[in-house]
Amino acid sequence: MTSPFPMRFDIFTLFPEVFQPYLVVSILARARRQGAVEVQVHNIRDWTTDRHHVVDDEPYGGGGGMVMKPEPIFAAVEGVLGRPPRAPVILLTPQGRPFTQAVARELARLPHIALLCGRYEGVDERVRQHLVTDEISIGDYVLTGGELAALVVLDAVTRLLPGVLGDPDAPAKDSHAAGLLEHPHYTRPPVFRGWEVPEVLRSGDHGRIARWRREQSLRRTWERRPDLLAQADLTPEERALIARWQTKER
Ligand code: 9D3
Repeated sequence: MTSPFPMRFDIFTLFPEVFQPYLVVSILARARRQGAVEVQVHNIRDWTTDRHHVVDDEPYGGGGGMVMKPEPIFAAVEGVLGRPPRAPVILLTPQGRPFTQAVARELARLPHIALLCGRYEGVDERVRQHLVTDEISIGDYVLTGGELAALVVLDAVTRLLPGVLGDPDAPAKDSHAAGLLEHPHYTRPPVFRGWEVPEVLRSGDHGRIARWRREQSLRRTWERRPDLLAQADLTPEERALIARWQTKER
């Protein structure tokens, strides 16, 4: 079911043009047409009041780089969302809490959020202290600004909204929701360059197929992401199987 009200995202950025290409394709475009999500992108520079539309300045105390000035950010966010803002204001920053599927699910329950994209060395600390209500990082690598991170959050949250994916159970089947990596996928042709699709998948025996997929999932997770196994929902038999792999490999 689709909710009668779209989840609303207000995105505040110095580079509004980077959002448009992604908003008009993919699941996001469909979600917007369906009325599941509404996205408005705001250029922080539009809220400057000086002749040269300055949005950054040198850091107090010296050192390199530039810092985003507080006035245009407060004016933009409060101009759109009121004072105080009537939605959570999430700053995308390398210092934020790590973004995970659990955080995406948490945000998907909210009716309205604002995403604030930093640039340069970051935003004036008073923005963080008196305007921002949450801070998110998408991982331990260096980006040029918060825009790509905002798109990641927007995409991950939107696909969780009711009615956005065809199958309402589909998000629950996602590997990160189940806590395991996915099994291998195959499609036609049955033989490509001599490489065959595993016989079990063509057997039509749905019980056997389900067991094979589950074991492949476990095996892949054990090989590539053993850190996920601690949290995963496994039967005692599955734990025992992994324990056998563990002893054989040594
Ligand atoms: C070169 C400047 N860095 C000193 C080590 C600090 C820094 C400031 C600003 C590094 C990156 C950025 C811009 N990044 C983001 O705004 C950002 C980000 C990221 O870089 N990685 C992961 N998640 C995010 S969310 C926002």
